[in-house]
Amino acid sequence: MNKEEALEIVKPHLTEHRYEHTIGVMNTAIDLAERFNGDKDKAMLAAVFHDYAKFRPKDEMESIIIREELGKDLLKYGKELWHAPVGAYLVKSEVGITDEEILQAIRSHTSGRVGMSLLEKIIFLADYIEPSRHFPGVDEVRETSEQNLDEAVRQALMNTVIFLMKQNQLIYPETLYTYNDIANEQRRNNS
Ligand code: DGI
Ligand code: FE
Ligand code: FE
Repeated sequence: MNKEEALEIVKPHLTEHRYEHTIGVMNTAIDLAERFNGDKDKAMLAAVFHDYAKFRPKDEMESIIIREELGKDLLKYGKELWHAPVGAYLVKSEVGITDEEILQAIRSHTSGRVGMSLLEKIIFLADYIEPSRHFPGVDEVRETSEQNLDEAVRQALMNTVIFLMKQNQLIYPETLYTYNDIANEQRRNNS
């Protein structure tokens, strides 16, 4: 499936704003794959479909999480987390993408995951830094992403956790575990 075909499939599932965001994630993910020797085709497909389930009704997402056993803990935390694992499920069952690396990158794009692959890091980061994002601190993460993928992912996770805490929202444990995992990996690599 090429870029144009993939975008045509995802478009009806997104708002105009979310479609523009998706194109930003796609271009950023391809750039990151080039910079850090990732698979550009897989980066393109994972990026195009990463928010596929963003606008599904919450009760539909809840039923899918229960029926497909996507993780009962998810239901105790923010509903914003649901579209990532539900998206991976629907991209497989509705779009027919079966590549497990691509599905995993979609599944972990919001929370991160302990032991993230290169492709997962690329999609997680591209979602955070694509040009239409304007979070506080995003410019620093963009700059870091020019040189150091792990450090950029660590900064994005840190900013997200701080943001959620300031909003008095719950932190999904996997997000914290992912932060520790990346910080640990950096320590191992530097010692
Ligand atoms: O879908 P996008 O808006 O492009 O971005 P995303 O998939 O990263 O989702 C961002 C939302 O997810 C934002 O509202 C914050 C929320 N989120 C991210 N990590 C966590 C989280 N919410 C909770 N409760 N816990 C988390 O660890
Ligand atoms: Fe998302
Ligand atoms: Fe997104």
